[in-house]
Amino acid sequence: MSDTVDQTTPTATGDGARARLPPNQALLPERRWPVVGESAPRPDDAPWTVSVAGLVATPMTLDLETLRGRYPAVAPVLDIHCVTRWSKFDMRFEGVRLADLLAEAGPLPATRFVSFVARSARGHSTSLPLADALDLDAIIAFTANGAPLAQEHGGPVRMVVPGRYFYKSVKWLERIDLLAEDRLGYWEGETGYHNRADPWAEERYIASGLSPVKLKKALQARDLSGQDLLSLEADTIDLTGLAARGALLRNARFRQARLSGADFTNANLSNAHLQGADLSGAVFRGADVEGADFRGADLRGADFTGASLFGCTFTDEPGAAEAWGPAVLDATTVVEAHQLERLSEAQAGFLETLLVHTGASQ
Ligand SMILES: Nc1nc2c(c(=O)[nH]1)N[C@H]1C(S)=C(S)[C@@H](COP(=O)(O)O)O[C@H]1N2
Ligand SMILES: [Mo]
Repeated sequence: MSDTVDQTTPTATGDGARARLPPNQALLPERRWPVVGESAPRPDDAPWTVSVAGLVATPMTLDLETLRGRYPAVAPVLDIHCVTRWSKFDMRFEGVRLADLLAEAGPLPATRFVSFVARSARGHSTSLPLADALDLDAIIAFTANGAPLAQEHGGPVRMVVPGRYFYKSVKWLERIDLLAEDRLGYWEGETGYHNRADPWAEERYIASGLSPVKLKKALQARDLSGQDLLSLEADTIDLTGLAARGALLRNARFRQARLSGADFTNANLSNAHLQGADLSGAVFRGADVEGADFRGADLRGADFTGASLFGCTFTDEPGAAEAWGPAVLDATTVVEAHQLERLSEAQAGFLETLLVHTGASQ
């Protein structure tokens, strides 16, 4: 089936896990499966159908029972990798192959892309080159690990595209459009997620749009307020007192940067690399720091009030590609107790110990 199944047969915790884990991903315990993005389909009384439309010889609309019974059942065991840095091994998805459905619908020769559209309030979609969708052996899935898909995980029917970040796997599949030109999906078009999304190449985000000259000026002035600077490279730079309110700094690199007193209020620092940075007294109020890496950073006096900490890393976990050691936190670090719920067990445990001892929890 998918080559991800056959590559290796590692255990989830042994050395093999490292070879099997794409760069900068962390393995979740078996029972944890976060809900990412939308958590429910569009409210709609119409019976659920899946359509194949666009450049096909035979447009089709099938109810779910028909779709499921019409093609051979497959149940590949796959690894899934979310762009917010968690992975899960050995997920067993049962369903039918996209290839089998498309073989019947008959894509016209002009077809180059396939767009998967969700039955969702925002018309959520994602797209792939048709050749990739077939090569990767995308699955139209009805169950996960032996149970019907829970609604928040895309039930009753979702796509599962092996070998791509999980945002290429649409929940609540409603329509499959075959296209001559690509149509960017929700995350790719609205938030700058990489359109290829290969986790092994770490294709998380598209590059920054700002010219190098303007960027240099902004950094010299230590003012990035309101800027959109996807994948900014600012390792080791002295940015003491940086003004970055509302800045879009997804995937930014600030490793060992000097950011003491920086103001990241309401900024988006998701997946930012802040290892070893001096963030003493930095303000992250209302910021989105999901998936950000704070290992080895100085966070004394840092204020995370109202920040979204989902998937953040503060201390090394087994299997981490690079060791940075624990972040430095103390009673002056402001983290609210409820924010710990959004962290992995290991990370929450690390912070909890510190917060209990320092009484910083509030
Ligand atoms: N309809 C829909 N599908 C979606 C999303 C979404 O917001 N809406 N989010 C994507 C992202 S970013 C991920 S990581 C996975 C999450 O699936 P899960 O919630 O079952 O873990 O669904 C993908 N499919
Ligand atoms: Mo994701």
